[in-house]
Amino acid sequence: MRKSLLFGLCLLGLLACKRDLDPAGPLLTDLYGDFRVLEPLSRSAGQIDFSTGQRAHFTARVSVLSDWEIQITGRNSGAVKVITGRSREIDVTNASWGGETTRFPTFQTEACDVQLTFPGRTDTLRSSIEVTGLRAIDAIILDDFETGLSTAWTTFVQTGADMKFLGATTPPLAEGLQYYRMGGTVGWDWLKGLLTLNASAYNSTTGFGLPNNATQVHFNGIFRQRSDLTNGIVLFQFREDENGDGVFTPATEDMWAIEIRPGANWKLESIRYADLTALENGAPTAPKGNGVHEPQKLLRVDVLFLANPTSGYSECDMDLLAFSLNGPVQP
Ligand SMILES: [Ca+2]
Ligand SMILES: [Ca+2]
Ligand SMILES: [Ca+2]
Repeated sequence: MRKSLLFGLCLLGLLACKRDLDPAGPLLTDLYGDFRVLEPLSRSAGQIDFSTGQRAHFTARVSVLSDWEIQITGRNSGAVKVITGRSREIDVTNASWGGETTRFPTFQTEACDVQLTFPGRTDTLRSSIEVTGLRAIDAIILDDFETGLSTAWTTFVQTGADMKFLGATTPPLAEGLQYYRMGGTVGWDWLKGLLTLNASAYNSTTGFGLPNNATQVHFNGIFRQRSDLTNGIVLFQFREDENGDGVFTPATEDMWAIEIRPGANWKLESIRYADLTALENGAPTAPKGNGVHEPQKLLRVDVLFLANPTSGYSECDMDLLAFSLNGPVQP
């Protein structure tokens, strides 16, 4: 009995020693101190105009090192932005917001509720902030579908049943107030419909004004599929005019592609131009041109809506088709 007590005391002494000798270890106050809110949740301003590039930030202070989560919820849109961290101080360095969305839809000009919680604790701190101007999305936007389909596109829709190639406003929304819906039943072909955007029709600029660094360029879109369906495929094709004659020659020039198979919830997909592959019937194949990714030579973008002809009705929604530089688009 005495022996084990002695051993226990020694062990405690060793642990204490070790703790004192380890300057990188946690502070005792962080491990054993009482959790208290020292400063309530506050915001840098009651109103924020993101259109001018302003950012908002939130502040609070607690007594011990804590995991925390700030959730900003748009009262009208239901948009949600989540900021998480682990600290005693919440401030401009770890709780800044430029108007981006974590869970779609995007924010509108609206009042937002702000809530600060600490996982594993019951404390909930509340504040609010009003968005008076929307963030400008930094990207070459091919279409945000806010006025339906831009007239720069040319369209082909198969003859079939329940064909839907149209702008839609029914919630759930993604970016803004309108997205684009593609749907239909075509029993004899995978292809339900096709949208084509030529650089000449878009902005009359070679390669949509993209730089030649394919690792810098990202292609983005937000997608979902009707929740009771899984058969829809959205295929993007990117045709390069390598010799600059204004024409795409399939036998000798590169066509890159990516297939999106959307899930039931809106999700941002983003891929580097350098990571696009040549596809044949959905499988990677050797590119037909020089094999070099050359966004500055991009001649046109095609959106093909596909589904197995034996699988019946298919329906997918998309929004915010855009090229961004140096990273995914931040809606
Ligand atoms: Ca939109
Ligand atoms: Ca050519
Ligand atoms: Ca090429």
